[in-house]
Amino acid sequence: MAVMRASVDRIARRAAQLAGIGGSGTSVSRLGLTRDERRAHELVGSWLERLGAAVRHDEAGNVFGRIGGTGPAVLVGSHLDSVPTGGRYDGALGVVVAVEAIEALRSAKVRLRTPVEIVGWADEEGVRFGIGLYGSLAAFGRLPKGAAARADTDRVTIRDALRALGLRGDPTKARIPKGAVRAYIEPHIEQGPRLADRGIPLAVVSSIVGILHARVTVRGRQDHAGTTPMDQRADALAGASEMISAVESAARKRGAAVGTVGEVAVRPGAKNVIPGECVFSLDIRAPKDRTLDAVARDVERTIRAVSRRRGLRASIDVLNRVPVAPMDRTLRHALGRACHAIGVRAPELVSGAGHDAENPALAGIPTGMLFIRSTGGSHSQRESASARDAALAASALAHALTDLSASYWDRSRPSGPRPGRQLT
Ligand code: HGY
Ligand code: MN
Ligand code: MN
Repeated sequence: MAVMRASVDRIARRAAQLAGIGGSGTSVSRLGLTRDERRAHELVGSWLERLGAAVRHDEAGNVFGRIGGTGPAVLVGSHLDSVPTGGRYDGALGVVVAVEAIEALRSAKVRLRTPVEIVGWADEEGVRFGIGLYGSLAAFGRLPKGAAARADTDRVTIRDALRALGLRGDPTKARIPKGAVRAYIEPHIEQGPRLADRGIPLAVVSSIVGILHARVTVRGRQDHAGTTPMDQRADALAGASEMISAVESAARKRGAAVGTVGEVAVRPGAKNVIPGECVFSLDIRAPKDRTLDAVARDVERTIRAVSRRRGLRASIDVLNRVPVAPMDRTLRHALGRACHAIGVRAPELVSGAGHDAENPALAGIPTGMLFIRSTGGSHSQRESASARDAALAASALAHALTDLSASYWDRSRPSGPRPGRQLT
């Protein structure tokens, strides 16, 4: 198979160009369905046009660039939005790597027998409207009912935001016809320490954790901070704080689970008023669905017990519950072989982060992910990754696309060396 080289310089340049959109210093704030996100989509569209791709922006705000004619395609890409003051590489580097794989195929004059479509997803982080993986949910027909009416804190709905971008305002129109996608591959930074700790540049993802997102509302009795005796209070925040520490202890109890409360709102929010209401978010994740359920049950039990003891009322609204998403064996083998072909013994990792890849996988489309080593954590300005590792990922991806395009797509015949060893 031809050696397909990616360009480290071009990757570094393009990653910097994207980081400049909504960026300041080493952080990026490029929220979903904003003008900045759209500018990032238009920039990626211009790279794809220069590669001769047929570029389109769908009704959900995603951007696609198709290469190699009509018919079922292999979809490759990631998201272009970020969390507020997030990192420069979460999502964006995956899109740069996907485009660079096409550049590498082009310079090696490799013509694939299967069309490839590069995608830049909209609003994967779900920061404004609370719907994570929004763009790929729309594409694979999995949006929650009434999504277009969901509003952000400025009461701007998804419909308004899409119309402000020149779209019609109905993201359900973005649904990709059944059978149009043969497979989906997402390159993405690892966002955790495992590859960096082992000095390995790439990994193949075996599965993506199950994720539960919920909102807990705790209602007590607003009262005077000075005249209300301690034994006559129904303090919503004091109760919520017991519940919040239970999220941590419930997750710690079950090894591979994680539990986070990232948002807390206190009302009325004055120092001399006993809080009458406290609303907090729940983000619980685990590599096995039964572990996720066990942690959720523990948290709910504590919320009920604390409410009874303190005379509070608590409600739990589940926003989204995504099951564990296993990656496709054929793709895991192909990605493992491709890493091997470029001299990288890529281990297999479970992804602790959620990704757009969950949606094609849960829609029954063969799905794979390739991790790129990153350092400095993620969802923060400390996030870092190297153009050299990204170039290795682009070369491996180009090899995998060639391998998959050459062999008839037979899901029952994974060939070649078994995937690399599983790292915890
Ligand atoms: O939350 C996540 O895991 C992803 O970054 N949206
Ligand atoms: Mn993210
Ligand atoms: Mn991401």
